[in-house]
Amino acid sequence: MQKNNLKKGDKEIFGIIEAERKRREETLEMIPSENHTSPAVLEAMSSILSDKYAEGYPGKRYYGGNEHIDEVEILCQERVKNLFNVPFANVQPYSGSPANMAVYFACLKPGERVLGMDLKCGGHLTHGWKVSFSGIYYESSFYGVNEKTHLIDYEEVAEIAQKEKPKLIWVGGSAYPRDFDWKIFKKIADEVGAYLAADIAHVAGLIVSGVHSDPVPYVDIITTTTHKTLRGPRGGLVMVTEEGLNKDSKIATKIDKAVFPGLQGGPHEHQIAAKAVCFKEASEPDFKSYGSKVVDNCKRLSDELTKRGFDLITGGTDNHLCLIDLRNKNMNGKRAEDLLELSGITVNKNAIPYDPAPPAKPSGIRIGTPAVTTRGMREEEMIKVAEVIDKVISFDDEDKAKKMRDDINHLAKDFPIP
Ligand code: DSN
Repeated sequence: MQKNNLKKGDKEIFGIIEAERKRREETLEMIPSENHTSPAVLEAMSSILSDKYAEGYPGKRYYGGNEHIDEVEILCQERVKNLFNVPFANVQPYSGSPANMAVYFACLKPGERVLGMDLKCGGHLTHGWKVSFSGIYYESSFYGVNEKTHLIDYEEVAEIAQKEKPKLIWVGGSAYPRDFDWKIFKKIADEVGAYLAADIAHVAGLIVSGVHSDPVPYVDIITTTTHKTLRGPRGGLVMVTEEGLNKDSKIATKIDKAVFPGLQGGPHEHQIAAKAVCFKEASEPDFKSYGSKVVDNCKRLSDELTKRGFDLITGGTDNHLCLIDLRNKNMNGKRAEDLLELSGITVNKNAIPYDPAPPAKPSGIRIGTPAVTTRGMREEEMIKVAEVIDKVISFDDEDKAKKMRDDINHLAKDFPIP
């Protein structure tokens, strides 16, 4: 048995991890779905709990020796219930897509109808897109955003729901810079007798901080990842609300059965322990102020970019991300992503609503502030970031982009990753 630690036992993997650490320390992570987790979360994630099999649920396992594993999972469930104010949580989903898949398994039979936000307008693959299980095994239809304002057109959503009569409606997305009107969605879902599910993967941390509207009073089911604005380990989660239990008293049991044995085997208990640590951190007062700084930073960044002639989808942001249409800068999103990476700012290319360009070279980029805010950056730093972004895009030149890297390295070093 290898008894050495990683540094001695596997120099190659150790070296790659160290190189990635250096890259992160010297650059700015501005992909909206990424963040820097705390040492406590990482410690739980790399703990001995990884070794244990625990198929089943607390008190009903298919393996022995799960006394402490049960404690971890129950504590994790309780922390979710307190943090989000929900009566039920399944903390086993490995990530966001399995969490969403569990909702399909629990609510629909194959071939039944689902309505989600169009991926091209900021939605998610698992909300019915044709190449995902959700569009392959279920009959999907989509609502988009208004072609001019790029905001959700709730009247159109209601019309599509009336026409399609879905059994499940998803709200949530990966590239929508605005808040959602949960109340209107509830009315739409109630009128057609659909389950209403909120996928809050992007904004969960903002919701618990009180800076994004809360779906809990309105929706039946909530899914989220735990590694975005929530700043936990990579993982997923399904919650059921009082509304959901009133609509279907068996929905919580259906979710449990869908996760195990429906689609997963042994839960990753080291990950569940790390999620529990994240929920504890997210319930502390500091986290509330973190969420509000994420949004303040993003608003400031979006204002500064707008001042410099950037065209922001919806004209700005309510949350942690902004989506930029680069066509007036004569650049596609792929080129911008590559140049910004040379300068030390990591963003991702992204389609804009009704994008005429192909997905590999879309017209936009998506930028977010969760990770830089974790490093302690504030609005003053967002001005500097906007200046660099502006220069890199205006120069449109690799060498000039590389020269900007010194400025970003200095900025990054002033704000070490906690
Ligand atoms: N892949 C995630 C994102 O980057 O938004 C969504 O699941």
